[in-house]
Amino acid sequence: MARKKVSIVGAGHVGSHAALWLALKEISDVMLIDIVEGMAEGKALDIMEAAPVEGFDVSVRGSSDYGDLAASDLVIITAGLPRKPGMTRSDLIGKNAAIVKSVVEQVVMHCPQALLMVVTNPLDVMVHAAWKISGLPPERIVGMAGALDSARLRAFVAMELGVSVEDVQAMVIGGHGDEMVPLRRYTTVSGIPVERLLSPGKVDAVMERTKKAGGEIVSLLKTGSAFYAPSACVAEMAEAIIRDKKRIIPCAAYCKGRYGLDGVFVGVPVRLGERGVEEIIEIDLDTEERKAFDNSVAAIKKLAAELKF
Ligand code: TXD
Repeated sequence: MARKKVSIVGAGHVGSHAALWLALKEISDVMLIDIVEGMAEGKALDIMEAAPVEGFDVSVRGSSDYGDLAASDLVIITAGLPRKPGMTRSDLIGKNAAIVKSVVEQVVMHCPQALLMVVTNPLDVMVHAAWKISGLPPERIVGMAGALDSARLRAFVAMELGVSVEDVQAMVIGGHGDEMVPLRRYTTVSGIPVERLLSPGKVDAVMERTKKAGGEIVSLLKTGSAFYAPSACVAEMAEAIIRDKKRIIPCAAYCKGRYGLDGVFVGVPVRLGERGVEEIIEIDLDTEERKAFDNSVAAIKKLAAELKF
């Protein structure tokens, strides 16, 4: 069987590391595309030169020609500016919207059959914009953020308890912004609710750290934002799609009628497979969780209004 093709537009920190994870795990062939002449080619070649050492047999190529998107099964958009210290994700909206627009137009032209994963910030609004521009059915477009926010929460719980991350499950829903909603009731360690293992104060602290985890890294790095964990999550979602794994992962998905919403992309648990968002899973939210989720949706809508799509 021919290998699937995943294209990544934006060969910066997140894009190039996602290419590396995909290659290491032999998930698909990879096409890296960037507007900076030579950059994607250089990084792709560098990854191919690691192949003999790590023993992966997929092909990773780079290009600055959008025509090389042809025949992609999945296109991942990581093109756009990252945050610098003092910036919120929302500050990126104008420049990144223009970049996402130009990229989506190329995707539609060269591989209209591909599924689309958006990574560029401000995430939820960029997915919505990409969907509008692409004209794709909403289940074929998804945003990566909840996977990352949940991974961060899992890492913090494991660090706090001194247990294996393998045993920690967590769920962060809502938008990928300060109003994200880490769900303590759905955070468990081998099935044990985290609230049974950590004091209420510690649980609060872990949830708060999760909400600010992106900013914590931005202020340490000073020149850009996180990329190791984000790219690992991109690869996790790409694997779910390419290998039709039917993983349940929180993703920015189009909610119309679901969660009582009227047509907005927001982070919710999704069954992810070869058809994209195969199902949106509605979990029970208590009054406080629902309030926080509604607040997060309101923040996305406010930001989306700036784009007027
Ligand atoms: O959880 C999440 N969704 C995120 C999102 C986690 C981490 C990073 N997140 C966002 O991804 C971040 O806020 C940015 O908006 C994007 C990309 O972050 P990255 O850290 O990879 O930024 P870089 O290293 O600056 O890379 C961006 C690349 C760079 O090489 C540009 O030349 C390229 O994008 N770029 C383009 N490529 C192709 N086509 C066009 N038009 C283009 N414009 C810029």
